[in-house]
Amino acid sequence: MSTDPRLVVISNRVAVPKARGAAGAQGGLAGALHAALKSRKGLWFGWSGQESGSGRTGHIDTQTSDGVTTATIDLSQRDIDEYYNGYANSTLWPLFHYRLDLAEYERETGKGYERVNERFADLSAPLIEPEDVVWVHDYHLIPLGERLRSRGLKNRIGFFLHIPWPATRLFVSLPYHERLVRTLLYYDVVGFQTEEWLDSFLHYCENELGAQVDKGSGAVTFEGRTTLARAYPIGIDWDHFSRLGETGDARQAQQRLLSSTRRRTAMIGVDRLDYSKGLPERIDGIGRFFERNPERVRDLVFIQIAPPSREDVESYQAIRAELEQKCGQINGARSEVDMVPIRYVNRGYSHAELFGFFRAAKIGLVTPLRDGMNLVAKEYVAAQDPEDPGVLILSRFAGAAAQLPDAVLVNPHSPDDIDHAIRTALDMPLAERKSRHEKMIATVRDDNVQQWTANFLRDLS
Ligand code: ADQ
Repeated sequence: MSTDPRLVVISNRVAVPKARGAAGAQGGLAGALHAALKSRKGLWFGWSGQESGSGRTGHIDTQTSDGVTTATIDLSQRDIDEYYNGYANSTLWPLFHYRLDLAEYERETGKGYERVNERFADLSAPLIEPEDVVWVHDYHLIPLGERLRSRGLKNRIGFFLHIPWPATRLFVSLPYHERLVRTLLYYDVVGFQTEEWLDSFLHYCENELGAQVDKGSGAVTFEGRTTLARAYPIGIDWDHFSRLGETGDARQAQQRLLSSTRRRTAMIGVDRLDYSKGLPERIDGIGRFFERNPERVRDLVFIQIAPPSREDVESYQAIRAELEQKCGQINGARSEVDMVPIRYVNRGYSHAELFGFFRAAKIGLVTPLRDGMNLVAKEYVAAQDPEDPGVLILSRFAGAAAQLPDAVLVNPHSPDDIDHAIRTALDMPLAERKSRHEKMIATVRDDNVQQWTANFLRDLS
């Protein structure tokens, strides 16, 4: 039995992995947080994902199983529109992913964001005991630590940002940017995925806010308080994911893909349908490859799995339409009666099935325009046969690129670069594939999600 203080996790959504490995964007993270919570008899607080009927906004639904208590609240349609679809996903998400052109600045959604953070604080504060360690997650809840402090909480409170932190020159285009950063400095520890995002944050603190920054230790001192800002690169749940490879579901999925592609080489992409993932740019790169190497069209098949996400946000409807059009255009021009070059699938699969697909695909294409980390890149590496591994083509703008320099790194904005990377991957000799994979697998195995949780909580405690 652990003697550590109880852990309280607060995130936008609460994911209780009832069936571990089930499809869904939380994947290994939910499992890892659940394990940390389980060993400390913890509490996980957040939004249920449901819309509240009128009059239920103060209700907390509490359930305990396996030693972990989940406490969820519903949000009103207005809250969902302003806080979630609005400020979080139409202002912060695009801005933090360097998409100033898509970022909307609306006073009302900003107010909704603050109102919901206030509500999170109101409803979670009474559940937090004086000795608890509190860990807040992601861009939806940046002001929450400060809101909890204003209610007298003296606990250790940490925050982890799963997405990039933008360069100062971009970040200052956010109205009230200073107010947002000031609230971050009420946390004891603020974690980022990479040194690059951390550096951008420290740069802002020093140059815009006038805080005292010690780059060596990551200590940021401002108005008498000190916050520790550090990089904690997230990983996958290695043990769990690699065991999935031995399941019938994974083997069947691998067989299914192999038998349907026969002698053709399969390339795969797996992403939430999000403009940050560089999907239209990826299709353009593949189009360029087909243009330049028409004799190889018959030898290749590209499979893109992309379940829609955030469908209430307009920019997500637009990216979906754009992608359909681009895939349709290439398939229209290059298909034969017995052959389609791009298979575009709008649904999610379980992690076991993804394991099988990854293993069957000789090339993994992970080309986000900007990504906090990107766990798909790590899952693709983990799923390869070490004796005959596939090649990972990875965007240099994914956080994961800093940890996986042995991938074939590309500029995802350049179709020529993607074309060139595909040719490099197709022609790469076995010995080189093995030596690159060996180095990548060591990183993916050792810097796993359990390590990430332990590192963050060690600094926080
Ligand atoms: P996401 O933007 O969702 O996460 P990513 O890390 O690539 O991005 O994926 C998370 C998980 O979703 C992976 O486990 C993946 O297998 C799963 N997934 C993706 N597409 C799927 C599909 N079609 N079917 C089933 N499962 C699918 C955010 C940040 C990332 C950061 C993570 C974790 O944007 O940069 O790596 O949080 O911190």
